[in-house]
Amino acid sequence: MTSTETTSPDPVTPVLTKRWLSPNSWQLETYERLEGYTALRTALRGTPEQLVQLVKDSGLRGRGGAGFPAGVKWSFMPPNEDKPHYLVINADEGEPGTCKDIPLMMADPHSLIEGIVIASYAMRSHHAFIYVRGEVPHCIRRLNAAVREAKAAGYVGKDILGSGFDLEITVHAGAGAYICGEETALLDSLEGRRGQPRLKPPFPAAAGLYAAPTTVNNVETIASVPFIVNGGADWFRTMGSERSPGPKIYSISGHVEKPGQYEAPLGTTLRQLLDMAGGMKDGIPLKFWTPGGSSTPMFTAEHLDVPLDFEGAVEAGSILGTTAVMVFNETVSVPWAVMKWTQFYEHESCGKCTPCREGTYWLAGILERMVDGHGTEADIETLLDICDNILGRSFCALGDGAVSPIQSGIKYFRDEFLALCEKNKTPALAGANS
Ligand code: L3W
Ligand code: SF4
Repeated sequence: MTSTETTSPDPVTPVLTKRWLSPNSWQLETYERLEGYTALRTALRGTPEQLVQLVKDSGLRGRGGAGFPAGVKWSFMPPNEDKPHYLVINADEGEPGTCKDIPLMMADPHSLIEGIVIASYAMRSHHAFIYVRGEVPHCIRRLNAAVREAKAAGYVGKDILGSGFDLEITVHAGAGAYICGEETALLDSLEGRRGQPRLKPPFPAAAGLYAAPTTVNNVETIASVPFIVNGGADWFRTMGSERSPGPKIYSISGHVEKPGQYEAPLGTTLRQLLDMAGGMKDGIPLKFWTPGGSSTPMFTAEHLDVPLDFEGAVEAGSILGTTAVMVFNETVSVPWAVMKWTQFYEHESCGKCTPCREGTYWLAGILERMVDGHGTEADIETLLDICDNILGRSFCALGDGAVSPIQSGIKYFRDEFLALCEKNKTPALAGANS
């Protein structure tokens, strides 16, 4: 097994998290003292087109999982205002292991609000929505309080800072469905309907909320914008790599000494992240990990030096996803972990399309049988066959995500699945030593 002990991380200059440890970091007074809303003043002096170009030049890519270039997405919004334009912030954060957006909104809600006002100005939107998962009422209260503060100070509302630009911000609570993190299901939910993905195209920029031009961006994406306005595109590109520039919040959970959020340039490796997080818990060796949530194919100890940016993760056989790094040590049974994730996807499948609705049901059932000690070798091939029939044949990314843990788990740990069937035994309970 590759050693995880000799590491030396790159120096990290906090950007997105730089205010998080300041006393009362969430209050407007603190935010203003620490350069808050200076970017908005700068932005309002320029034109919307200049802002879109700046974000394009910075190379900022979406932080919600797909990594789509943010400035390019903004440029899809029509130049005219025949219909209202909307900006919708995806703060649903439901991907297992992902816990970066809620800490960001709790610690520094004004960075999101300032980013929203700048992005709305750039896209000629006069109403922005923050769609937050309903399970975090404390976060919803904090956001509402911050919006009220920003409005009272003239950063939100009518004639913002005397610019003539108007913007309302509505904080909307979701109802706890993972699928509502998919942008079009989120829009359905925001319109008051059951959240289910819509056919794309049309993309939201053409027909989104209330069939009007809409941009959906992740919290971390928009919170990066004030820093880009203040620092410039070239400064942003000093961090990360050519095609994946900028800083990123990596959420590290599981068997590490100090789980939490760690900001580092895109392209940081797990070896470096482990060093920041105090190493493996109790020194028990690493067995497997996810680079960006359970929907991203798992990695093993052989992948400690994979650069965790959008290209590096793909070249090594996974995707970056939400940089939700879940770390598992040698005490954890892979089939057990895979079963738990599959049960999640089965539960969260919205039911709209057959491959995912029926497939996740069968996958979970087979895995439960195997983990119960009643599996056969043929079950492994059946699992892979069902995965093949879901992958690329489902209506949205949830189906593809559901097969990731199974395909990658069998790819790297087939022996563990086999042993379970051959010996007809149950695996050691996961997390026994956690
Ligand atoms: C206009 C085009 N717009 C693409 C836009 C599109 C969207 C963005 C990315 O899934 C991934 C997924 C999860 N004209 C366009 C266009 N767009 N082509 O660009 O689109 P897409 O389809 O590449 O991805 P997506 O549907 O947004 C996101 C993965 O992230 N993921 C994350 C899950 C969980 C969270 C969370 O908890 N925060 O995000 C983890 O792996 O599986 O692959 O805006 O409209 N021609
Ligand atoms: Fe719904 Fe799953 Fe189909 Fe997505 S892939 S539309 S979640 S059933």
